Amino acid sequence: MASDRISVHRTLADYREDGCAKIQYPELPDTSVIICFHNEAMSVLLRTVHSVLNRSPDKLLTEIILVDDFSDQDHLKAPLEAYIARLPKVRLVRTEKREGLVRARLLGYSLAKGTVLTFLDSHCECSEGWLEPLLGPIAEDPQTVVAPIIDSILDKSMAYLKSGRSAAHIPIGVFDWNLVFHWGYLPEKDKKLRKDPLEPVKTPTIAGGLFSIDREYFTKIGTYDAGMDIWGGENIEMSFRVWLCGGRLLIAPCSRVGHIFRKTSPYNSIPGKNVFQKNSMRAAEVWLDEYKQYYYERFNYRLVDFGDVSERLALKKRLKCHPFEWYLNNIIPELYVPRDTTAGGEIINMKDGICLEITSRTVHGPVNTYTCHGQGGNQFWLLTTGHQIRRDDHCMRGNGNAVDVEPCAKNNTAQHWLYREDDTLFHIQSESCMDLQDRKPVLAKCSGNRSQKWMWKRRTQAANSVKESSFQQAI
Ligand code: UD2
Ligand code: MN
Repeated sequence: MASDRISVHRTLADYREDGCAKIQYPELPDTSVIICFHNEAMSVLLRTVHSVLNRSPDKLLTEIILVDDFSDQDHLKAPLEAYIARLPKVRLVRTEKREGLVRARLLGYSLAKGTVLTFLDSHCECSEGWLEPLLGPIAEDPQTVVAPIIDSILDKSMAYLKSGRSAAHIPIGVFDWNLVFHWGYLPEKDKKLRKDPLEPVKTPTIAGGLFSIDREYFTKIGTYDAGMDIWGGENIEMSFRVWLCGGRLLIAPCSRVGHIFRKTSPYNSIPGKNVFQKNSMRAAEVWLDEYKQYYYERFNYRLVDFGDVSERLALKKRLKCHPFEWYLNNIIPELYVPRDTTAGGEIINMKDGICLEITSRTVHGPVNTYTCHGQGGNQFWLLTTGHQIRRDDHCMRGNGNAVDVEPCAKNNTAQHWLYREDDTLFHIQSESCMDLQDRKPVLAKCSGNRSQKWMWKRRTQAANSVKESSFQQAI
């Protein structure tokens, strides 16, 4: 409703940093813009289209291809066709069944004529000067995938909110071992090495929705994994593939595109199937090598049928891609790799039989308890040889009497714990034990009570080493 009350041609401020408008680009390639949608609101979709038409230099824009992924809303049928009939550069194709965004984008790709392909979600607004910074790095080196800085359009008011991400706080895409993308910031040491803050920056992963890629390179690098359904995982798969097989991924700070972020995914999944996990497992099976065990342990090896990945493995061989270890060492050396763990899995209180968890991916927050669900996820914890109780970059800390999480810091003794022979979790700094009181973990004087005993699967160092054989046994 908010969107319907705002012009589909609305004016946006120029959100670029000083200096962006002055950058001179060499001869730039033209691009097809591919926008897939499933049951998108009409005004939102049209505003996406007009923002491309209004803010892209005519000679750089070959066409806009709208791919309808089997929507059933009436406004997307004849009314949409009638509307775009007036827009010469815009065409519409429809899938014959619900395919999901990967196969819908591949349909767009099969029809595209531009030198470059630019993918956008169906609820975006391209701001002033968005396109040139995406095409520039591709003109220099076609084996490059370039993403913009993504600003937020608020889903309640449609306000365009320039994100705090900027040339000074340059965002990069990273991931956790659950293979979920999230934002990170460029490490200080890399920031210091940057000569020009407006230059594109290398990013380990991309968010997935908004990027440009040379069309021939997209073909050569194996487009997408067409075995992925509906939503999720394709961005991580593509990120690994591009880096491992000789390309590069960049974020261009001078390109800003707004995107409506929604609180929950509006799509019906395939009943009884976890498509996101299926897609992620396909990525893990193809690209993670022996490191896939760190992904699988995150959901307690509750595997789903991921189909056949032999063609993707053949592609990996044909392109002579690096092993995953190369990516970990060279592209994302800051990522915590859980090689050094002595216990792992859920931490169950022996008195109440409930599990320690954190509810969201908040960097600072309390540790809570909940009924053990046996699915890993937010109840999955690792004990490291450095005495941390951690998941990804979160570590448990004793904070007065409370137990919470904060970003891991090796030498922070408030984060140091022992999991002792008697099954107590001993906080070294305060010489106290983690206790369960009123279903909350607290620090208390060690008493030997059952409420201070925790069940957590111990690991030997040998079983912990990354070996295919031990992984096979585990599943
Ligand atoms: C992010 C990406 C999105 C995609 C996704 C992981 C951004 C801003 N967005 O989530 O592009 O990479 O992560 O898969 O980086 N769609 C279909 N058919 C479907 C489902 C979705 O065509 O079955 C369309 C949908 O209308 C939208 C696009 O695919 O235009 C992406 O879906 P989303 O907006 O729900 O994804 P998002 O932004 O939550
Ligand atoms: Mn989206």
